[in-house]
Amino acid sequence: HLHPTHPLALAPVAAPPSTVDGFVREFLLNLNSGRGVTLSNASATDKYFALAHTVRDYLMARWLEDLRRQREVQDKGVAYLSAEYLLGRQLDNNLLASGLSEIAEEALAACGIDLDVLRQQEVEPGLGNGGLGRLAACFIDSLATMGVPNVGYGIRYEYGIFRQTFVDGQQAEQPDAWLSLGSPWEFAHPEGAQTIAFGGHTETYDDEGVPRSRWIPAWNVQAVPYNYMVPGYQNGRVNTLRLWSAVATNSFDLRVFNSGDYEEAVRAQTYAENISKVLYPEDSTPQGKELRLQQQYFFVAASIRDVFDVMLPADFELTNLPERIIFQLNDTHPVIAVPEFMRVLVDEKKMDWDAAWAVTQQCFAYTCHTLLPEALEVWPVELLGRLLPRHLEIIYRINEDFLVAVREKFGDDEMRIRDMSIIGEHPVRSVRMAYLATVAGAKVNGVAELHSQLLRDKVLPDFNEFYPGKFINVTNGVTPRRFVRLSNPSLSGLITDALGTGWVTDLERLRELEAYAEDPEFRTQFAEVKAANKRLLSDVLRERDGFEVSDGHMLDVMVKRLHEYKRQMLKVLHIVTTYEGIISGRVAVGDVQPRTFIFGAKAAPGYVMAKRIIHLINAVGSVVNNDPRVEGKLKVLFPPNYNVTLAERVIPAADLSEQISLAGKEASGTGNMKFALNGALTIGTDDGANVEIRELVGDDNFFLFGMSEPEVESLWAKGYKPSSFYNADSGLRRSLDLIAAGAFSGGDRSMFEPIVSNLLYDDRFMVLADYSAYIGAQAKVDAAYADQDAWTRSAILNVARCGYFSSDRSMRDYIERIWHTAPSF
Ligand code: H53
Repeated sequence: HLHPTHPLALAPVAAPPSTVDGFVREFLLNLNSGRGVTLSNASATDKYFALAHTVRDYLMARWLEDLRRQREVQDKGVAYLSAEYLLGRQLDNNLLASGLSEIAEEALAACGIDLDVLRQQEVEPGLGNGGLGRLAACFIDSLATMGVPNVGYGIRYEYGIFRQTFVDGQQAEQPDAWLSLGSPWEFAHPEGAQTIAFGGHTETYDDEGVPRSRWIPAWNVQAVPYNYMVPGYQNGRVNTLRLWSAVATNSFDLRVFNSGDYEEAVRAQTYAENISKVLYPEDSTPQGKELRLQQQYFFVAASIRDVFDVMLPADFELTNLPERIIFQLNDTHPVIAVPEFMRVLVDEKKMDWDAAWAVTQQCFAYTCHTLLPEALEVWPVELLGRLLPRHLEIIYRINEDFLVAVREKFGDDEMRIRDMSIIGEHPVRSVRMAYLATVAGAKVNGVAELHSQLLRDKVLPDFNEFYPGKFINVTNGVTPRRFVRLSNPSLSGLITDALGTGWVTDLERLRELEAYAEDPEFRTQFAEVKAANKRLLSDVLRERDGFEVSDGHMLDVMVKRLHEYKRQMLKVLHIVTTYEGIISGRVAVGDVQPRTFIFGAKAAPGYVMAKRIIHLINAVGSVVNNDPRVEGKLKVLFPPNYNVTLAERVIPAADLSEQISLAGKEASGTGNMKFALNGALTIGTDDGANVEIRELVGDDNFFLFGMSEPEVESLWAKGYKPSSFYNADSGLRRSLDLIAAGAFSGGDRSMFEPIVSNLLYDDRFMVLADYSAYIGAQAKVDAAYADQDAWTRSAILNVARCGYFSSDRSMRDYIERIWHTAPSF
């Protein structure tokens, strides 16, 4: 027998040889023993699974080795707590990370298989809504690539973000059953399940002379961990993403079952398992549903327990916790972790309150991703107390101590006390999760310079005064592995030919391309890459949606969640204005640059106005695309179900990136960074990270328009009347009137009337105020595009100057300013 201390039992079995033959053998073995088929009778699904398992096999030894080292070394680790991870497809990323892309391609070819066909088999795990979830995925990629120990914690939703289709131009939602064929990338550990409790009541008791509180919960569920590999880019490192899945507890079932009520037992099971059933499809507009709070507590409670069980020795000195662990709170969604951590320390580990609070304040940091008041979660005290009674007590105690300190510092300023209280009173008594996170966090960061400044000075100024130095900025970033190297192989090849391979992990090296922008030969090659990417996109859209992308068109792209603050309506008005100009004969067709407008956007299913806007975009598209007067000039394409997979095709092909939110509303944006890094020019407002993009690429290579944030503020203060802008601009009048007259609804004047009146009489996001500046900037875009060579030069400079937006840099900033961790081995 192999004794557990035998070297073979301690060390992982070595990976198969990294050769074409070795890969073929491993692949066939996986087909046989994993799928129970031979090559000759394997389906595409079989082959995809066997391939994925083969890649896993290659990564496995490194993963096991990293897990062992992390247990052994006991360095400080980062637990990233995020309700969303928008991962995108895994196969290509993992092939790239393991350095196996070419070997795999050849090995499959030797088996008569086209790797590309197998790529298409993968259903992307859409466990996020938009920017926030994709950011989390970029961050864990960067940490693995930088060799920083990290576990990403989240929820294994059985259904990810809904699949969007259009029925008569209107959004319809289908469930995203991404697990229906199983996932080859996950490792279930039901034996490692944690029990997570809910409900019940609290009581005090005498613990050998010490009065203590405890929670007597009413029901519980099991949190089963599923592990996913997070491989670093060709560095032999593999971190872990651990997502929790809810399963009914046996004891609970049995109790009900023994009472003879079989039906009730099954119902109880369904109730428990609902917790990880579905991702809430609202991006930055939470609905405050009880199930959502259950989800939040479920995953953070399981994660905290996991840290204590797996990371820390049983006799660990708890006051030293800040030297071992930092929990990063990704928005307010995981903030219930704060009272849970306190509960574990005080009630379970019997730590003294003040000592526990001192530890907690060093073990948490909070990232705020928004300025929209409706995105800052609040939970009614009634609901929180019913679901988590002990946590509510703890929150009250935290608040009491906090307000005492506020009084000490600011005096009995009742107004200020009310404003700063973690408990709000209106419209119902509620817990303000962002305040709780701010009080508990060692640091609070915004996600772009402007956002962090507004957070500090406008949203939480009292807190900034109370906690000087707590508020900092860490500008977002995106992973160059997925969003340049993988998604844009032609551009990557061009860059690598010029600079060598190092830029993939050191993106500032793109600076060296500045000199190449002056080289006509390089510009020609760069323009060829863009043209090739457009043809690739064209193929994808033809196959996927039956769309035709015309040659020689400027690709003008707006892809992001549908939200009024992002102002897709401004884009629609530009299209309608251009269209109306041509058909009325006011504008000569020859003076307009041929353009294809591409939209991608999901609307939250309950967000009525957003869904109307989707309907309007499709309606405008079907009129424009079928009008011979603009044929060959204007085209509107709205492929449904925009997701990471489609983004990887669209972004490399884009000429113009639309980043047109009302200034002060988009916290950062990350799509803006991806476009610039792929050589699109931005037309944008001074909002979020646009500000930093423009500063870096220079005004000559960026189309800035619209009000600045202070101008927005002052217009609001003066009293904003959208109708005055309507009256003052004839182009705007004609465009809105055309929509109102039913030009895009077969003469039906009622269909889009709510959109038009909303703009005329409310217009919360000041679309009309920025309209004329936007149209003016678009004229400049047209003129600039006419000089293709100059445009290409600007595009190259965008790539060269945006290395700052690598998520590797963001992670370095978090490490230096917040986490104080380091690559450990
Ligand atoms: O987070 C992105 C930002 C973007 C912001 C987005 C976001 C969500 O996707 C969901 C909730 C939320 O509070 C914020 O809207 O501006 O780039 C990553 O930071």
